[in-house]
Amino acid sequence: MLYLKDRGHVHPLASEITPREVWRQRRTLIQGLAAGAATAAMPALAATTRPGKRDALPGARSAVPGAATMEAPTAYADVTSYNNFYEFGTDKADPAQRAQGLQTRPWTVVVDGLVKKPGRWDLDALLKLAPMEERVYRLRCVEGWSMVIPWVGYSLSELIRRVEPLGSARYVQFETLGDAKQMPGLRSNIIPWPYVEGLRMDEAMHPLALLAFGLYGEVLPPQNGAPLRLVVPWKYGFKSAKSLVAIRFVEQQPRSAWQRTAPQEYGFYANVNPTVDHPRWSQATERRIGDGLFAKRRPTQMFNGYEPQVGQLYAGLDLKTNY
Ligand SMILES: Nc1nc2c(c(=O)[nH]1)N[C@H]1C(S)=C(S)[C@@H](COP(=O)(O)O)O[C@H]1N2
Ligand SMILES: [Mo]
Repeated sequence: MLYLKDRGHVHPLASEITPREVWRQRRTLIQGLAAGAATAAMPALAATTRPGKRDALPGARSAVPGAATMEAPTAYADVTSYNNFYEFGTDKADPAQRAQGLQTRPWTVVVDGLVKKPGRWDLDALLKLAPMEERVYRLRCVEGWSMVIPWVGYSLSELIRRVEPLGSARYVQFETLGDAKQMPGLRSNIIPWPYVEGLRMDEAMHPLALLAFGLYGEVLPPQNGAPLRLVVPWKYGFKSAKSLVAIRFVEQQPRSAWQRTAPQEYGFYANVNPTVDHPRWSQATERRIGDGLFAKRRPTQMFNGYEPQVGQLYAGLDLKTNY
């Protein structure tokens, strides 16, 4: 088999993409190999099929607990064609159709606020900041559908540690690109632009909170939030802000764009919770994209199934009022 060398990782050529059917077998094999001491020096390759549509961005198998569900990933075609990215329109097909021209280089992310080391981070510096890992996460949208997506990135905590937050920093605010020249959706004022989200500091430091640069072993397609986005798997999808341009450390709880739009429907916590209904619909079940329109809906799990990992972050918090 031929390999390309790229930033210290080794990955197969696009022409040698593994058929979907053998994905699980190969994954088992790689896990077996990784367990052997002889291969310990080489990071185990993530075992997801590479679609060969964009530049390769391989990630090693993650050791973070909960980062590798054995559920089969949602088809790449579905992950990249059924999207919420209101900056490009509110129809699920709009982002894939309208975001292809998004300029993702040069790209800088401002990191400031209550930190010892504020600064501007170039995308290339961020790409080199920590080893890339593959994290296969469930993503559950507040609208009642879900996907399983093999992301590539590293824990947000890697960046947070390097900028040394002050003791007064209690929350992290995320701001995303709001460029009317590139984003036709900004003509509508459905939400106040730019798209803003926030996390409590301990949520942001949790190893499952991911700074994602890719999916399916390749750089993020624009419609999925290129060149980098947040992915918080235990919260409704709207927390996972796309195309980040600023990360601010603040004392007060940030007000997210969705809270400003409809506070009674989209709370700050946004934890997936099947026992708390959305004011307009039940959150008890979800439709897994790819299951087919006539398939039975699946029961939604508390914290999207990540309760063993994140449940303790919310001990003692009333999850009905803090939705
Ligand atoms: N900047 C920005 N980020 C965003 C959104 C958006 O409209 N704008 N939509 C959110 C919602 S509601 C969901 S469900 C997820 C969808 O991510 P995906 O299209 O990659 O599956 O992105 C989230 N991040
Ligand atoms: Mo969503």
